[in-house]
Amino acid sequence: MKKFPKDFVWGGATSSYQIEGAWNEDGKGPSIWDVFCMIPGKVANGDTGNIACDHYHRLEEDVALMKKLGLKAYRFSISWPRIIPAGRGKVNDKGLAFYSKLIDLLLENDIEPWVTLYHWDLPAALEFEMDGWLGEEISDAFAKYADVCFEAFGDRVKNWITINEAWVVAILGYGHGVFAPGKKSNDLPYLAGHNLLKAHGKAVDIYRKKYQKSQKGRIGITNNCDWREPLTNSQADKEAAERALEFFIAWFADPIYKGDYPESMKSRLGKRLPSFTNEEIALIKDSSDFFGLNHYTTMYAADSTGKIEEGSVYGNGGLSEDQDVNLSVDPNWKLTDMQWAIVPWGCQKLLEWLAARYDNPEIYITENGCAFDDILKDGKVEDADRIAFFEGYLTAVHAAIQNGVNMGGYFIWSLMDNFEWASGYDKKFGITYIEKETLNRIPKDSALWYAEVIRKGGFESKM
Ligand code: PNW
Repeated sequence: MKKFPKDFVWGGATSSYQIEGAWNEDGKGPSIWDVFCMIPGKVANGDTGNIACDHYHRLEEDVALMKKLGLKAYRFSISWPRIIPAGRGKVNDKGLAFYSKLIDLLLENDIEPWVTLYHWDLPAALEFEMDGWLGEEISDAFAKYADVCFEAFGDRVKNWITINEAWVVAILGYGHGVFAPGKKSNDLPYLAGHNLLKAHGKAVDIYRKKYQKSQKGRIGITNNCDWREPLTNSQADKEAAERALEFFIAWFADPIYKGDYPESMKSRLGKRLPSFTNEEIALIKDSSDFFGLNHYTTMYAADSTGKIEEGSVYGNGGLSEDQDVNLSVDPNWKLTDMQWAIVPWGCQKLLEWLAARYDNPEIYITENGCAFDDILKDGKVEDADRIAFFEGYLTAVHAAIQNGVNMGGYFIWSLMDNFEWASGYDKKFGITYIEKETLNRIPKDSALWYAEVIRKGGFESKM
């Protein structure tokens, strides 16, 4: 039996734009994802989040589903343009009322709310008026929005996450241009990333000064990282793998835990990487009460100095020319529907690398999961491949705990199939199947399996 600590937080996660729908109801303003979805060719099949899972109208049903699974915690995000439709200024009471009701329902059912303030649905007004995350004023706008949320919900919400995956916002939104706002550049990601860190720091400062003492909650940030394994034993490949991890997660975690960007980034990027003022770093350093981590996959890393191989880097490599790293996968690794390799040992290695680099912070895996081409048959979805995925990754988490990593909890991505960004509804990450025509919720076999894991606080492992 793989037993987990008694107070281990077992959760499920979603985000506002991916599940809510009701994109223009009750006073909500448009977000950059509402707009991005309207541009032909940006999202598979022309899908949009206009209706999504219709969660906005199915709160009771969805909380009942979580209760049935026995979730101890539910991680969701607040849509900024639902709360402040133009990004700045007037607050929308109906938006506040929606999340207030969700929070109350969760607490009535003994489910702990974990609230992300920014999961990518930036108010479109701020994209037009201040160039989104490139703008000098954006971090103050975010801090004001965060303040509104702390004040409205902080009496009941004790776990706050400022920003989800700054790396994805910066690289996919401003580098590769495959996510909103769709900008392609080699320089803009570093400016966007800088402003995301400033926004995080300012929001945390407000929480700590105005609310934390009385509300007694905690606040942090969630960053994503895949594992990078050296392709060979050569010193050059070992350094390449280390560099790839630094350009991935240390980009955002080093300023928070060490007070500056990693040396490898500073020396390679020069002036392209903005620098922090002393005031800024005072806000950012030590600004996370826990380490939020989203983890999905692993790749091999090889040094490519002077020999970048065309097409060798795909998907989640970042701006590879800045790193001189070639990424690859072992052809024997099984892939998910996203073409992401299933490599549980990479998860264990990453957790141990983070524990060593950041002095053993309390780590929460705030997302881990997989897409598969699930089929509904006779009212059931037999997703044995997803159960195997979770068994593998939870076994890795368990092993990391045995080795002294300070793990606080684990959230599966996702509670339900939903709008998978540029992939639309084609890619299904849920443990709950959503029937296309009716939007009926049908727990997959993996949901029943996860419910048992939560009930027992662990699982029998064949590994
Ligand atoms: C995360 N990559 O996105 C997000 O937090 C979720 O909203 C999303 O549904 C989930 O993972 C699955 O994709 C990522 O290219 C998107 O490395 C892309 C990458 C990583 C995470």
